[in-house]
Amino acid sequence: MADDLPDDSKLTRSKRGWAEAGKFLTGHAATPQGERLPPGQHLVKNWPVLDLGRQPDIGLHRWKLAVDGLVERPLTLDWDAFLALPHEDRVSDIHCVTTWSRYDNRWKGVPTRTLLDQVQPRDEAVAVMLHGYDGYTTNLPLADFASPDALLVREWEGKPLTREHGGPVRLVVPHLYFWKSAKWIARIELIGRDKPGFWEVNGYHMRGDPWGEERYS
Ligand SMILES: Nc1nc2c(c(=O)[nH]1)N[C@H]1C(S)=C(S)[C@@H](COP(=O)(O)O)O[C@H]1N2
Ligand SMILES: [Mo]
Repeated sequence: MADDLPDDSKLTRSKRGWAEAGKFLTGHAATPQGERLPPGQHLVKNWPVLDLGRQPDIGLHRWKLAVDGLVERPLTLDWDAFLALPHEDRVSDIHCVTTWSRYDNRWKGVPTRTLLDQVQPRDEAVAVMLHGYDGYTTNLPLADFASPDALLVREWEGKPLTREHGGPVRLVVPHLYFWKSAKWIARIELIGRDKPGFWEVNGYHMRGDPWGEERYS
């Protein structure tokens, strides 16, 4: 599936170039406790759409989410099983590596911790690889994925998450740059050694902390 990703699209080429040039790096340090807006970011009021240009249309009747890899009890949820899990509401900010940030997004979804409790990660699991229905992948440390603020989101501002923003379900990990928050999520794979996903192969950071300006590798 990942073979036909648009590796040579204009977007991929220019973002790879930014990574090589260190574009948008201010060199200023900041801390999460201090400024709300991370260094090098500016605020937007609208919510931009960013993806590789393919927005898969996944009907709820055929939607599935797998959680597997280094876990004791691999799990595949269909839509009804997902709805039956306890949901929570969270408000968080978005920080995109292309320098826009958007405050106060109201999400509803299932905490990642709820899924992790069900699958029981093995001791060797240190990172996760996220797979989207569009073939996108992104990696992050298991500890970040398990953050109490991380949600598998199905509603934004009280309405079903739209397809362009990754509906029916996307990840939101608010303390990392937004490329880690996989849209149209299909699979959460727990892995024993961190390895790069789509943007990480193209020069982007393995962790992606906005306050540390971890934009590029
Ligand atoms: N499946 C998938 N998830 C993805 C992407 C993608 O191309 N495919 N793009 C990432 C990037 S680079 C960003 S900035 C955010 C954008 O989310 P938005 O379109 O809802 O703003 O989604 C991230 N998650
Ligand atoms: Mo992005």
